[in-house]
Amino acid sequence: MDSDDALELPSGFRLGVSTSAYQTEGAAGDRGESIWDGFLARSRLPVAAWSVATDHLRRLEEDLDLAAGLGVTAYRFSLSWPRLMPEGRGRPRREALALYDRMLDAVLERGLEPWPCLYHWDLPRAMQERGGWAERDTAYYLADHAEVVGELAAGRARRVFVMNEPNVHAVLGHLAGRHAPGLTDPSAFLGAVHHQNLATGLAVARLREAAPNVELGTILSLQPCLPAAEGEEHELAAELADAVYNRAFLDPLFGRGYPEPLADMLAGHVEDGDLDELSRPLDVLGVNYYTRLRVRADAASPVGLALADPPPASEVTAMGWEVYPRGLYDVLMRLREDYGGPRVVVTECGAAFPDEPDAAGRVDDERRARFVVAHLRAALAARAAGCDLDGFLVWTLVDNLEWTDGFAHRFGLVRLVPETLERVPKRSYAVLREVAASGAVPPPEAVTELA
Ligand code: IFM
Repeated sequence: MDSDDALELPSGFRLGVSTSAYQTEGAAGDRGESIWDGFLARSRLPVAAWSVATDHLRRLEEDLDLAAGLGVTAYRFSLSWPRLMPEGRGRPRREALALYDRMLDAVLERGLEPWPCLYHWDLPRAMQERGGWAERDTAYYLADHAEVVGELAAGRARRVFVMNEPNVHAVLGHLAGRHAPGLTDPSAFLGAVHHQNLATGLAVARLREAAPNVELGTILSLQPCLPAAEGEEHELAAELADAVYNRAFLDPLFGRGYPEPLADMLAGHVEDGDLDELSRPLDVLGVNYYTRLRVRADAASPVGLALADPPPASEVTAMGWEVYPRGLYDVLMRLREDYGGPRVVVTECGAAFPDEPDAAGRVDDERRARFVVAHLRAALAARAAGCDLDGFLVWTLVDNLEWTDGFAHRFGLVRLVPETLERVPKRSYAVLREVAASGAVPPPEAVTELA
């Protein structure tokens, strides 16, 4: 995988950036409540963080100019379900349709491909009150939302994605209580696993009808799960983490049903025909990659395992995540070797670092630039080894609301000035622009010579 040469971007390979509705729009403008509004209101975050987020709704054109200024191909964003349907069902709001209609056009006008995503964790509160993802009905309501988005996207979007990281939403939101809706309920977790998978299949069927010429995909966060120590108990713990985090979503999507021990645990949720419904063929799988998980057995934990710290001396991001580009290569090769080699695109990859502006307000974020280049090279190495990979999107364009961390952890290629919400491109922005313009991806050590 390692080489000192610049790697060439293959022809037709798409570079781009990814964003999401709640993290940029926040609760601004007219819309129904999202599960995140109440959850963050109960946190220590200042209201301004999540009520305005990056003020994207008022600065849409400016943000899209920044995306286009990178010279990349694709722009991924999500549509807020509670903005379109305040109760999560019924007729969509005219103003919200007009907003996303404009967003699609504004992306196209700049020569970018719009890649909308239906669901980036932004569930209408009214849906949560009906049981949220613990309830089967939510999957059918999501399919109605899919039809609305499909009608908007038809003829304009190149690709539409259904879910963003249902695995993270299930684990952090329904089992660990660290994300909205803030549950620590194993039964709600199991429901969230199966009903989000089911929703994917139902939404794909509706989107195929509403937007026949659009490529359809869904997005998983995939992380290699490796034992953090020698010994059978640690290997078993890593296998369990892999089953819960990766395979509970990958296996059914690719027609293999649920892995053990989830298959038994989910038996009460899975109805006849569900496994066919949720394995409808997709055109592309979106992979979000940030780090690997090091897992150890832990008898004191209710799930029998715990995550170990990154190895000593490894580079870590502000999130405490180990910088491990090799894991992206491994994840992509696993899809080729174990899941029949689907068409894949990296839909998120990026890093939070404690960016400090200089006296002129500029951020020389060389570490982020090296991170992006190193991971892009790992992805290209997997492509060269046979993975059917056609693009790589960086998370994210402008520093945005990192959920419960607010703006403490910033992933942007563009700095959001806290006091003024002004946008200032960082050095990593210039590096990505240079990569897109030259078609050459230098080794990470060489980014100093770029931009
Ligand atoms: O900010 C999130 C995004 O919403 C989903 N993927 C991971 C990112 C970084 O934590």
